[in-house]
Amino acid sequence: MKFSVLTLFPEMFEAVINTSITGRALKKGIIEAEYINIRDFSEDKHRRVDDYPYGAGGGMVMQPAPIYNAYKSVAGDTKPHVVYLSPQGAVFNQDKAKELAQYSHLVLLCGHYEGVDERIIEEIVDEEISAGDYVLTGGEIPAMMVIDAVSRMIDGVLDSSETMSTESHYNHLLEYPQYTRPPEFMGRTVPEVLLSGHHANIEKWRREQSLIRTKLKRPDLLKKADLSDEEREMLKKVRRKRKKT
Ligand code: 4FM
Repeated sequence: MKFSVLTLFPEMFEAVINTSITGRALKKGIIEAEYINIRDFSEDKHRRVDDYPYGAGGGMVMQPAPIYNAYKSVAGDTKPHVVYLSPQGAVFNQDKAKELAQYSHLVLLCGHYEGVDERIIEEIVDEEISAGDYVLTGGEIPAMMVIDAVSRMIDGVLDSSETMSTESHYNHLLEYPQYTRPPEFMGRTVPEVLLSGHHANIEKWRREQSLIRTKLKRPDLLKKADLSDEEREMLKKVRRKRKKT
């Protein structure tokens, strides 16, 4: 997978993407990334890439030509999949990360100011994606989120110990609680079942914890989750316990 980012702030990316699992995937050559400065494609002697909106109203709009020329510099005569990061997109999620991982070349366009000229969306953008329902100063952080989430869905990026939580069995559910040593911390003990070595019971407990947590913290996710009738029945009884005073 190759990621080509079109941005006004290419220097923001390297420290993040060269780190941890994406950094390792880059080194291994499983993913590639390039950060293209849209300003390098300005047609103006002052390197400007924005202008006033037609029809007035505040703010500035990113002009179409520098973005188009930056896009052409990475696409050539190919047709990569182009994603525009903006608050107007569909909110990013794990299903979308898996879907995007199927492309061989993703172009991520980072918007700024009041947005980009509408004609660039019509001409080159395949889909608009939002990191969430809030307004940022730019699409750079969302682009990093997409690179991170998509990369870990690509074969070979995660090793066998890391790939566990992406198993289909646990899809659309929150993770179960995790514990490591010591067995007691601040008077709080690790659940007995995890120390029992009884793997079937451990799996049963974890599944139940995943279901209960999802019901309490993110009930919206349960619509997509694959649950047995028995599990759905069990969740009907789950209510938040009152905190001890
Ligand atoms: C803000 C881009 C306004 C365009 C931005 C306009 C964002 C988000 C975001 C900055 N990107 N998810 N939320 N970008 O706020 O992806 Cl018009």
